[in-house]
Amino acid sequence: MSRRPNVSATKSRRVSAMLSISSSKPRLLAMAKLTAILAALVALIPLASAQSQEWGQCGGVGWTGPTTCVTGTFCMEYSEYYSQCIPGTATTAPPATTAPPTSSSSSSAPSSTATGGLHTIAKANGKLYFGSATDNPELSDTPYVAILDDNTMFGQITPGNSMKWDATEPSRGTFTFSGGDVIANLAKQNGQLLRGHNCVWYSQLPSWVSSGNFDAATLTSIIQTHCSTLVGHYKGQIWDVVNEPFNDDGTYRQDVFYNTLNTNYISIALQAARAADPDAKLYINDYNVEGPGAKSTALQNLVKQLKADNVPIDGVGLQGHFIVGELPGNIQQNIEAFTALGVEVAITELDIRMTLPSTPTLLAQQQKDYQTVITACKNVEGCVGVTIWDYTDKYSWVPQTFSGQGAACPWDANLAKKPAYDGIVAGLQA
Ligand code: 9MR
Repeated sequence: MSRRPNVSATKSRRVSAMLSISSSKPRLLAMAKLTAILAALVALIPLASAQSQEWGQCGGVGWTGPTTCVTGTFCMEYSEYYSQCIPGTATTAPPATTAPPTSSSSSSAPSSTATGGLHTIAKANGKLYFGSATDNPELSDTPYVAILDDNTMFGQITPGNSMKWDATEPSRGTFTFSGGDVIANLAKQNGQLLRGHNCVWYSQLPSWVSSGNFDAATLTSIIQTHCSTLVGHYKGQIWDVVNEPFNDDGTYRQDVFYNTLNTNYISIALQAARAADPDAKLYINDYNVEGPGAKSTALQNLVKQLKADNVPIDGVGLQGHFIVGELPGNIQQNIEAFTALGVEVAITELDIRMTLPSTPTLLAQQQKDYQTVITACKNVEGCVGVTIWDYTDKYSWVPQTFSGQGAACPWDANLAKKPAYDGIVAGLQA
């Protein structure tokens, strides 16, 4: 974040100097001078009106509007994409939260006046936690870790990669917990909940599993060993035991697990997890199941079947990888459809991406979208918590996966809060 100097004072000094000249000459000359001065003043009007108003944008990639601010405000650079005129001078400390408001014409203070971090606000409003994903390489970034460590902000963390199959059992029977342990220890030190992610997933799966051509009995034993070892190592936690079992049309994903064991692999994994830790919360986690539709219905049918078969299932994770302005409708109704089945729900991987560059309009829509998702969870008692898929654009998975898209997180790449932060607060307090 950086501040740009305010040139508005210099311009107003130039105007008053020209006005004082008009009184020091004979009348005719004075008239002529006055005309010239008026012309000069008229010429200055575009410059004066070319200054951004309080809370207006004053810079950023792709911005072609004014880059200076009206008197009493200065241009604060939030990121390379967005600078804004905020009250004060360049030597004034920025507001407690640096999130800009949604309306550039507003003359009120930034809307992020909430005290306490997101986890504190979530708890005060009936949720168990507000959390973030993180990943091992980011943990050498001291300013990043300082925010992650703040347990008023985040009461839960999820390792983005280091508990996945390729990281934990790279060859059969050889378990490596080093990366996962770093994150588990961080959570422990900070008093944060840990979400294990994940036991069984078609992706980030070592080829010894995916291409091993195992028969059903052998693959069953491989799943049992993997899940019980993992869940037993990280005891007393929440676990995404099965990740992304469905295609978008609600049919089962044709991966090595399904192709060898049909849907039985799901109960095999859940039962192994339960046997390893009776206290762990066991989840199935998927994306594009946040609103009603074929995939959500398929997941509901799976939950019903597991319950009917007495297979342990505690919760359903709705990942929540969204696009700005394209949220599914009826998220709350969809969450209620799951909780009605006797499972808890969590939003597990929330982020809301946009086509870059970000603009005030997109950021305002993103703020609304965050608020909509969080409000839906807030309004349903059985929706226990929300996890964002890393808190900062600096470490978001989005730009590497979707070319030209990004800015999906509530903090920008400079670790400054975006309007989305206010959307989360508003949603938690809905
Ligand atoms: O954030 C993860 C990213 O670093 C990895 O490259 C990617 C590889 O599959 O997985 C990302 O996390 C995914 C999560 O494990 C499951 N849901 C979708 C997430 C985003 O791809």
